[in-house]
Amino acid sequence: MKISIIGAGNVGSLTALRLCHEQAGEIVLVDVVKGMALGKAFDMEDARALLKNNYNILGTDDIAEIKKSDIIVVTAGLARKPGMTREELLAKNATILKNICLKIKELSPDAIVIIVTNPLDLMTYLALKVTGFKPSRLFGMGITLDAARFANLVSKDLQVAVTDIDACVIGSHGEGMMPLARFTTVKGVALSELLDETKTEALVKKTVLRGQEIVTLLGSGSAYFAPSAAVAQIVNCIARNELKTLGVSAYLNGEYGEKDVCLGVPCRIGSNGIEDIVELKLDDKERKFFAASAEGSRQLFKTLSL
Ligand code: A3D
Repeated sequence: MKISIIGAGNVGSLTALRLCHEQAGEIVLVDVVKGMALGKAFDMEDARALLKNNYNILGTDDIAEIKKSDIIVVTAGLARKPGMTREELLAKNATILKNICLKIKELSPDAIVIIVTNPLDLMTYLALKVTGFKPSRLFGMGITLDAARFANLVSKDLQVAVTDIDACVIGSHGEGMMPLARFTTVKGVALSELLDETKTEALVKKTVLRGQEIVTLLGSGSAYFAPSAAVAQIVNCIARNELKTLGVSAYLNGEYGEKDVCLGVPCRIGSNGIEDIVELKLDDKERKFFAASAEGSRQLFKTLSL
């Protein structure tokens, strides 16, 4: 299994390291900055003797090395700076992503592609348009991370093991995300039965602002430990045909009442990429919020001149 990661910054390189540790396949790490991916790959390679793990990694600044990849992760682009929204990244990252997608189409037309570059849902939509790939084979990582953040915050509040929580978040990866208390369970008990509405709303708000909170604390760059763990989980799910249901930014064609937009929804992920989109029965309030999130995404995409 050949897994290429384009963008050897914080998220890309840590994703590569996680996948190496897990022996997910042959890893190719690419960055436009000369020597950088090669240097990081050498460093990771040097750790093999210490870790007693014979993983394979190639670092390069030549994108041609992604040729015939089975899975491609795109983390190339600029990260958010303090005070910057994901949306402000749109124009800059769109140009970077468009060029990369043309290369993916040329060099690895059969790959399954996971987009990570922000603003996530718009970049995923753009990548689909540029490559013309089937939506089941190109999608984005965003709300898996948001669900993990929600689970973490709930576990601390309720004083329960985070591993007992099955968190559910849908919507856009950004201010339009919607952590769903009705579909989040602690060992089978719905969160809506364990927390009152005020408490739930406070945790939801904290989850929505978590990325920005981390950006502010870091001072430069954005989160990468949890994001890389989320990407690695999706890659492993594809590589091992695990068929787990994970939240990803998927192209909707009537699901959830929406068309021609990419938004975060639960999907069964396996060796074909998205095997199914899981449709949750949303109530009126949730459906309205989801529709607003979809419309916001569509309107923002229209502002983009490519
Ligand atoms: P950073 O550490 O800056 O790494 C980005 C890397 O991309 C840099 O090393 C650049 O040199 C490289 N790059 C730029 N253009 C190209 C190109 N054309 N080809 C190859 N490499 C290129 O950022 P990061 O790793 O922290 O974040 C990367 C992206 O992921 C950003 O857009 C973030 O906003 C996004 N991100 C998304 C999530 C989600 O949950 C969706 C989480 C964390 C980061």
